[in-house]
Amino acid sequence: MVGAQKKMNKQILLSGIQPSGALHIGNYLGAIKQWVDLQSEYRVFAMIADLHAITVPQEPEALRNKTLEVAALLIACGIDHKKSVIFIQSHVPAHAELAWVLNTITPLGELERMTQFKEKKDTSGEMAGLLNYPVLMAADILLYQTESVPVGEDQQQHLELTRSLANKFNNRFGDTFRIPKAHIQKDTARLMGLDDPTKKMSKSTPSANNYIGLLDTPDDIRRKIKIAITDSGKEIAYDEENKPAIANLLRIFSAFSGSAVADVETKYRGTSYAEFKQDLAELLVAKLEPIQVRYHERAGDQDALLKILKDGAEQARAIARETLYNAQNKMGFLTSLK
Ligand code: ATP
Ligand code: LTN
Repeated sequence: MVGAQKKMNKQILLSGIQPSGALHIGNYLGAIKQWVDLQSEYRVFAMIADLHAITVPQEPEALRNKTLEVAALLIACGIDHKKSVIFIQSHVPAHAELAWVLNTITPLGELERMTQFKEKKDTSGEMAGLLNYPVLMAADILLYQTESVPVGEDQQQHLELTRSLANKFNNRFGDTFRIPKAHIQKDTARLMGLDDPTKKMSKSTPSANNYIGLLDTPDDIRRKIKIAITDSGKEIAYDEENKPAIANLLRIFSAFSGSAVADVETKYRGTSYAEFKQDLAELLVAKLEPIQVRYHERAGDQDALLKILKDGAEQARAIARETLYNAQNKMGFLTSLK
């Protein structure tokens, strides 16, 4: 009872990940690792954002497979389903319902200004769903009275919109939503692509050489690190401006080894790019191996995985419905007749 009580009193942390490609070390260091590390401090809601994934075209079979893959990977990375809630966004109808409500107080101009919309609309088509993506994200967060939202830097703008919509609703209809905070881990908030250090590491790039996937084989990891772009000169030095590729690799090394960037820099000063890259590849192979072992165990037991997702959705639905009804009630909907 004391344990259960403690769990209920914890503040809420919620974040989401789209089942739209191979999860990579950017997703892990920028987001998932924070969810894992904060599980003792917060009640964590780890959401698989399938409604967001369909804002760009998805093959149905691939979406189904990726959704289960992400679920198994989250557990393999250390999300403990006994402490935390792992669920699929589309299993909780309140997300789409609150998004509709929030759409009615969202200025169109703010959505058109979003960087992600501007970047994706040319390749994915200018669909209303892509434009409204940040409103759905605001609904995801506000439904759980979330305190903390650990995300990579690319999501900061969406968090700001979420805060502004919550304030606007609260001011107009009375206190309804907690105002959430973004939790952004400075050094790993934006890992850059291995083949292009001017763009963020991304699972939706045409080349798999852009990222290290959490499920990449040791040989793939070694090959991708070996061919990763480096900068001119030979010095291993942390210099964001003049040596963005090496700076990116140093940040990755630091995050996986637990040593400060400056210490990694000192250790490799005077050695070659090749030697540093070789050690980085072996570090990644060693750190990803236990995740991959746990992933294969999880993925091999589909029944258990489906049960975890079903339980997670039930817990999420109960909380989300309460906030949704409260918001609708304040707006004048006859929620008591539902
Ligand atoms: P991508 O652009 O790689 O296809 P995404 O950013 O569109 O993926 P998600 O997979 O949903 O979408 O991202 C999950 C989490 O990973 C988010 O919090 C996002 O900010 C974070 N993230 C994505 N790419 C990086 C990166 N290169 N560095 C750090 N964090 C990242
Ligand atoms: N848009 C996010 C994924 C996402 C999310 C959320 C993150 C969907 N809903 C709620 C935090 C909170 C992305 O990473 N692309």
